[in-house]
Amino acid sequence: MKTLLAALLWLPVAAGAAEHHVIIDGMKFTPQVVQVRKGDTIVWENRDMFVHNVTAAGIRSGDLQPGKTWRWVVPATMSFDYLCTLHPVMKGRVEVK
Ligand SMILES: [Cu+2]
Repeated sequence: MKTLLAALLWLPVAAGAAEHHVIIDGMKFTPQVVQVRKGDTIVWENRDMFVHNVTAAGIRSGDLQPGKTWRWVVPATMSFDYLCTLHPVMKGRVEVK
């Protein structure tokens, strides 16, 4: 029963795994807050003319050259703030439901 319940709860999420795009441009992350679910993919796209990165505890995109993207699958139900270590005023948040 417990397994069945877990399967029922898990399936809709897996079937509906979504992709979210965060645009890096004008020295900011847009949207600044991205709302996702565990299993979703977030794609950060650096459309700025500068190198940026996405960094938080245990999360490192590495430096993204202009035009580069970084895909990351949300592994857990844990919301967090992130920033660009090259420009610490650039901040974003991932809200995981
Ligand atoms: Cu930056």
